[in-house]
Amino acid sequence: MRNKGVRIAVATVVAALGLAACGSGSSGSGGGGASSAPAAGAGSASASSGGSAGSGGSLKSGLKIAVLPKAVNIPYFDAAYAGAKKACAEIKATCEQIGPTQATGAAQLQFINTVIQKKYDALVISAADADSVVPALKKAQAAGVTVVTYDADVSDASARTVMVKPTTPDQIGKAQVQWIAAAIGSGGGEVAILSAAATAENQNTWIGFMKEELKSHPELKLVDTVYGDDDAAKSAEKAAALLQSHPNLKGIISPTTVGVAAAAKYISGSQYKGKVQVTGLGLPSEMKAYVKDGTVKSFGLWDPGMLGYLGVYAAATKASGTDLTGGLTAGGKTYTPDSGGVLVVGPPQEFTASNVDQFAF
Ligand code: RAM
Repeated sequence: MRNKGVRIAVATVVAALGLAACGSGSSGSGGGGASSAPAAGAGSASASSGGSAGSGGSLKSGLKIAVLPKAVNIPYFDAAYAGAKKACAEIKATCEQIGPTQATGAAQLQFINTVIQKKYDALVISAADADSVVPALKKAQAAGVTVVTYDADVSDASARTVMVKPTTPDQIGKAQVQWIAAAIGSGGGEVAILSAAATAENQNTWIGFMKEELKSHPELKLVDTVYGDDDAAKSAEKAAALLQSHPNLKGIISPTTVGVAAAAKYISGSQYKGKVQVTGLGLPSEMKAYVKDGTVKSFGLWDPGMLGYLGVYAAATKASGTDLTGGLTAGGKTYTPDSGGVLVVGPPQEFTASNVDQFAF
């Protein structure tokens, strides 16, 4: 069974907005999906167009904003940063992406300290570890740095002003189970999850919702959850180990762009191709080869550029002295965080062989 809600949401985004669709006539220069950022955001359930901007006053120009992904050299975060740069150009801020090559909280700490030392006005961070970066973020806030989380949150909401979440976690968690169920077929069988870091808020939240959804799929049995730490080589090793230790495995769900590409690449070149299904959250640019060669029937994501774009606007709005509880304005739209300070960008997108070529990220 496919998720009707997700399919409807996909249709809405694609039809109404042309989410980064190459052939949609959406303007911009491509490159990481940044050009589609405002358009994609317009589809958000939490966005409203026109009217008086929730953020009210104007943004300061010349703000110095650091963008700190879980790790650098991950195309997903480069796409998010392209959106951040677009926002920074619009508001005349200076943007810089800094970060470690390993996606761990410990590795992020030194970069948070750099932000404090170099007196950045704002930090937009995807937390590799929901807990361990909290004290450093609080130190940054005490030093006058506006902190916004994007992509992956921290466990203590007081350590950031708002969180820019890509999509509703229940929807994307459940959708991944539905995608693997459809790929495997009614016979079902054993499935495993290949995640990013065990400390990541976003993956852990989605996995929680996957487990909920699995209750509605008695034909599927979750036999293992392993962690590739958003490292391609480690993720491929973990995929190979799953196949070894579970000879009856029928599917792998990988809710990380690094993990799903690594698993698909490994399976595509192995005896398991066509026998073990793969789905998860991936970039169309990294996954299209595996969709076309039949390794992957469908997978999903959102426009990563929107995360960076809204992260910068949220940070700049707060750093300009405007409280965000009334919402913030970006790309001509107003986005209103919920009572927990979470701002959801919009619905997820499902990719299949029929649309995977249409996306620029
Ligand atoms: C990886 C990262 C990121 C996540 C995506 C789906 O790039 O783990 O945090 O949101 O996958």
